[in-house]
Amino acid sequence: MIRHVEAGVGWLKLNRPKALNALSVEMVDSLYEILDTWRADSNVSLIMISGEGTKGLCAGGDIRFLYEQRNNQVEKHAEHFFTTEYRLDWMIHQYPKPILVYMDGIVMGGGVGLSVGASERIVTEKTKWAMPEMNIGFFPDVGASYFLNRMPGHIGRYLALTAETINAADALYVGAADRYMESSQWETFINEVQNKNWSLQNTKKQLTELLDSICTPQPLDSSLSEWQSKIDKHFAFDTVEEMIQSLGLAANAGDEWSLKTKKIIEAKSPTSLKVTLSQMQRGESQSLLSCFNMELALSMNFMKNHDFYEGVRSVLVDKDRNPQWDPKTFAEVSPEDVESYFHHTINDSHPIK
Ligand code: QUE
Repeated sequence: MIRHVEAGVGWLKLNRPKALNALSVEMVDSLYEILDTWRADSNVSLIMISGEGTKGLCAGGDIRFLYEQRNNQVEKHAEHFFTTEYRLDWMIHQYPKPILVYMDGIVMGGGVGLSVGASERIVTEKTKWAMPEMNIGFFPDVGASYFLNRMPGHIGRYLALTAETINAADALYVGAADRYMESSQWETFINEVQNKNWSLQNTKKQLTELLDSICTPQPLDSSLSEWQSKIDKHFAFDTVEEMIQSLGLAANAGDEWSLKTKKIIEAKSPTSLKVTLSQMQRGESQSLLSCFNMELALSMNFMKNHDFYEGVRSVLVDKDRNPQWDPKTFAEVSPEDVESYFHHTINDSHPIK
């Protein structure tokens, strides 16, 4: 982590650009410690988070590391990593000072977790936002059971089950971002932030004025908003099988979008799809804090699942994008199998608090 405090601003930069700033254990540990310290530090009025390099803010968690520990006490490493990551995300949601996150380029998985609870979420013409976990036989975590469920209609289910990438206009539409800025304005904006003397009293007002002077209306159309009625129709069902059947009927009647969406979902792990739909259903009626605790149980159980290692292998290790899921069919994933993912006992029964 690159960090410094100057003129009332705490600057944080994720610094593993070669790994698209994927969050390592060390990064989540130090982000948690730094933000916890700055909370009560009167020299810090405003926090600015961005990513090193040109590719983006953050591609996710360092799941490659967990993959490599698969025969070396992976559960111990996973418990430390996910507990700290979700505590960090939870702290950002409740943070008493403004946190601005610059969501330029890739903002996926763990990067969404860092940004979604921040108070000033800035997207650009280069933003690529996704919850991509369905590609690696995992599930959308970092609070997704909560924030995906609060998006318009069934868009959260659509984003969870397809792992599709969206742009700035879509991120604003679904409430995952607050403002649009041309990336060419970022340096100017940073200079302005450095030249002001930030005080604890009116940070919010000063920041709003500055952002108003630099941010522009986003120029793109949201594709998601155009697909809203189709998404609400096909993703309303209580089972993945019925969703696919519904998309199939529309595809047979000539709807290209339905055919494409059906093919995308059919390429995912049946276990991940079924567990994730259940996660979304359970998350509808839970607080953010209970969602984080539910997700901790899920992540620990996914560490015991073949499909997680197979998914990481196919996307990040061998990069053949040809995962062999096991089981391969929905029929082989029973309701009892799905239920078992939500049960996990660790020393502390409510570790995120
Ligand atoms: C799904 C994911 C991740 C992913 C790809 C997916 C993820 C993640 C990375 C990633 C990408 C580049 C790197 C790296 C990790 O990719 O969480 O170390 O260099 O971190 O389809 O969840």
